[in-house]
Amino acid sequence: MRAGSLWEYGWPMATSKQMQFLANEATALAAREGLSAIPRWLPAKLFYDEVGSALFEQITELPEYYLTRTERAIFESYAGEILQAAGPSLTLVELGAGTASKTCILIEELLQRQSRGLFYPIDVSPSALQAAVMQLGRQFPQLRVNPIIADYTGGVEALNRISGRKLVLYIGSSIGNFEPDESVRVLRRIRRTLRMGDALLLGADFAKSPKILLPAYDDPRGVTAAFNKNILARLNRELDADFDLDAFRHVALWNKRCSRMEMYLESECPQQAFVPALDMDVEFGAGERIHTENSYKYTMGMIETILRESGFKLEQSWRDRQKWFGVHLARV
Ligand code: AVJ
Repeated sequence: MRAGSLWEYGWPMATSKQMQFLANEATALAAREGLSAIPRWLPAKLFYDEVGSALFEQITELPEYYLTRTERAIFESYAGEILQAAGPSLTLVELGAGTASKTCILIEELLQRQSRGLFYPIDVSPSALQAAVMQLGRQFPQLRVNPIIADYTGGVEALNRISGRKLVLYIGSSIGNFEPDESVRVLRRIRRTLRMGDALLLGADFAKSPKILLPAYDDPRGVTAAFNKNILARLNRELDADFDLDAFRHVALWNKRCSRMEMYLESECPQQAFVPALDMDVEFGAGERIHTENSYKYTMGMIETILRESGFKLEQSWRDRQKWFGVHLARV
């Protein structure tokens, strides 16, 4: 990794003590509102610290979690068509890149069409970005990788500063964590950073039978349960809280009316936790739940609607044979 490149868009690097403090402040801010609300909730972005990002990587390799391998298969079948449709001389940008493990398929195709490439992976997790930089650097010597540590807000901000014709990747059904109205706002903000000729590639999971969906969010090995519980483990680590992880149960439900998977942590008994950094006592009755995630599952109509409402024109879609997952190319 090029020294300093991780910090290209940031402030001068803080000491690790200061970094810890900054991280904890952000975590405290993110947790405060939902822990004081009834019903209780926590924002899904809190999943992705170093432990959570690693657990998510494990989820993507589970046989039950069809999303990642299905989207990868779509890229493997259609990378040529996708890049052809996106246009010549592209700079790739990926929002919520994580370790960018599927993106290498598109990069490989890109580098067959142009001798050099530029890739900006954007993610909140420095450890995931570091893995991406290492892997891609090894695999593609003609590729320049400029990682950006940022959440969606900061990431969209960074899009404005990238010159050249952009293909913005917003894949992996990350959009699914947003409420429909929020997702329109997010897409609209992305659209405003695009210039003529730029494009968005949106990967989104399709609505399907709960027989397929439920095991994808509640695997028998308990990796998803561990991923879900890590949100409380993180509050214990960063905010010095004392949540008893064994006293919460992972719950995944299909909400057909809202077309979304929902994840909860359900208190198995009456209990209380103290969060020193928030100076807050949190009480739970037996069976009381903390809502930790929504993952929206789309119909083609929903995709058309959110893209239209955010000012995009849907140009082309690719899907797998079973219609489990879709990848959509859109322009301003
Ligand atoms: C990364 C938001 C796409 O919703 O499927 C995986 C996160 N949650 N298992 C998803 C997740 C439970 C994932 N996204």
